[in-house]
Amino acid sequence: MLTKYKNSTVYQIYPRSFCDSDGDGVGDIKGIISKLDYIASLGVDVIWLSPVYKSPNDDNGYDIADYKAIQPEFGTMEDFELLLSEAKARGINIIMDLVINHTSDEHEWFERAKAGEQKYRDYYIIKKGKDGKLPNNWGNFFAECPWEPFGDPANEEYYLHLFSKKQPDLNWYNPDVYREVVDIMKFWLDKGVIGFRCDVINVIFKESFANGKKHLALTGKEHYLSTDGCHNILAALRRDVLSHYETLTVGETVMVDLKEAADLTLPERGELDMVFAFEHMECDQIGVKWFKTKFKPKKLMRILTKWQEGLPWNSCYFENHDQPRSVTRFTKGGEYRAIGAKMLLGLLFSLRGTTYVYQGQEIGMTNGAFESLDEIMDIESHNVDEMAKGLGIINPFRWKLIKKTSRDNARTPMQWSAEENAGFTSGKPWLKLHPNYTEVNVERDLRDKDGVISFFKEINSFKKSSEIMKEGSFKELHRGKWVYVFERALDGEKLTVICNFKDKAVSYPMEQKGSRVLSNYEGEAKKLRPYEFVIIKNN
Ligand code: TEU
Repeated sequence: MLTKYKNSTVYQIYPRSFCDSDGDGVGDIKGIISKLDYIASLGVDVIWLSPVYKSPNDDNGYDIADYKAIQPEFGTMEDFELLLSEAKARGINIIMDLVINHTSDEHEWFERAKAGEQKYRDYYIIKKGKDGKLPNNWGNFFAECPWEPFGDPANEEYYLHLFSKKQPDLNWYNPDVYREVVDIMKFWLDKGVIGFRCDVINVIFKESFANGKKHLALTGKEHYLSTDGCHNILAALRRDVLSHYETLTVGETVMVDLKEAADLTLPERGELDMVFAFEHMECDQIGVKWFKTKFKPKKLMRILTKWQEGLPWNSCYFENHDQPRSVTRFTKGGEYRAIGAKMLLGLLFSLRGTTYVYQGQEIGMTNGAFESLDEIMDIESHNVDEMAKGLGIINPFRWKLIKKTSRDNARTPMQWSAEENAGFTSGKPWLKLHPNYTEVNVERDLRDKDGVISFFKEINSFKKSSEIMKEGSFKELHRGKWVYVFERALDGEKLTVICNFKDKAVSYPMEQKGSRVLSNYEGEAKKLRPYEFVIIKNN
C-alpha cells in the first residue's frame, strides 16, 4: 500500500454505456463531461475510465489499436483533456485502463509484424507448430483456440492470444515492449491522469510455453499466472515510471490467491498499490463462471472475511463491466431491489479497503433483460455459445447459462431518466436498454428521499468522516445462513456492521449494545428487517 489515494471512492465508467452526447447510440467523452456535476455530487474522488483508446472494438476497447489516440466515436484528445480538467476542477481525478497483455491485431505493431518486419514480430509471441500440431495445449479466456496462424499457414507459425484472436499477446521478453509501455504510461501521466487499472496484469509474463496441466478452461495457466517475470516488470515500472508521480495503481489479477495478492502489493516490493481479486465473485459458481449455482450468502461472507483478515488492504467491489449486477445476483430483487441495493452498498463501503463502484450501482441497476443471443453484443458470450454448441449442449440450456452470466448484463446503457432511451441517447442505443428504466433511473431516484443514491451518499460520507471505517481493523463476529456481522475497530473504538441477506425478518444473532448510527431503514425493530443494514456504534 503505497498510495495517498487509498481512501478514495472510485467510480468506474464504461464509456460506451454511460452517456451519449451526439445521438450515435454510443456513449462518449462529452457525455461524461455533462455528468461530472452528478458524479461529484455522489462524493466520488476518482473515476476509473474503461478504455477510450482507438480500437476496432472487438472487445469494446480492450483491444487497443493506438495507445495514444482517442477512439473517434468517443471524441477527440481535446475532449479528453477537457474531461481531465473539468474533473479536476470538481476535485475528481482519473485513472485509465492500462491494457498491456495484448494489443489489437489492428495496432501498427502487429500490422508491421505481419508485413514481415522482424523488429515488430518480436513484439508478439509467435511460435512454430509441428506436423499440424499447435505449439502447445493451452486454453483461452474467451473459449477460443489461443493460437492463430501467423502469415502463410504452410509455415506452421502461430501467434498467442489468451483473449480474442484480435487481441495478440505482447512479448514481455522483449525490452522494446517494456520501453513502449513506459512511454505510454508517461504520456498519460504527463497529461494528468493519476494512475491505472492494469488489465489482467498478472498474466502478462509467460514463464514457459510448455504444455499445461489439464484444466476446464485455462490449461496452461500455471505458466503465466503471477510469475516472477511479472513481479519484475511491475517493480521496474514502479522504479522507472510510477515513482516519479503520485499515483494509484490497481491490478486486475485473475485467479490470485491471498499469497499472490500480498506479494503483488507488498510495499517493500513496490509493485502495485492494490489488486482486484476474484474469489468473492466466484461464490455462486461451480468451476467456471458459466455454471452458476444458487447464491448462498454464507459463502460470500466466508470469502469476504478470508480476504479482509488475510490481506492488509483490499480493493472492495461487487460490480464492474465484466460481472452481472450485484442486486440481481445477491438479492431477490423485485420489491426488494432498492433496499437490497442499499444493503449491498452498506456492506461494500464498510469493508476495509478502497471502495470501487460501477456506474448504475448507485441506483441499483439490474441485469439486462435480454431475450436471445441476438440481443447480446459481447464477444465472450458468443464464443461460449459456439463452444457449448460444439459440446452438444442444446439451446434452451445454453441461453439459460449465457443470459445469467453474460458481461452485457452490466453493460446496458445507464438509466438517467424515464424519457425515451432513458436519457442515454437521442439515437438507437448500441445495446438494448433495460425496460425497467421508467422506474429505475437517476432522475427518479434523486427525487425519492429514500432513493438508493441518497443512501449511497450517506454511507460514502460516513466512511470518509470515520477513521474507524477508513483505517480500523476488521473482525468477523457472526456468519450465519443469512446474517453477517463484523466489527471495525480503531484505538479502542468500535463499530458493528450487520447485514441481513434475507427477504424476511430474522432475529438478531447477538445482543446489540450501543447506538444505531446508520441504516437503510428508519427507526428500530425487534428483528432485522428484510435486507436490513445497520451500523452500531459501541460505546
Ligand atoms: O478481464 C479479464 C478477465 O479475465 C475476465 O474478467 C474476463 O472478463 C472474462 O470474463 C474471462 O472469462 C479484463 C477486462 O476487464 C475485460 O473486459 C477484457 O475483455 C479482458 O480483460 C481482456 O482485455
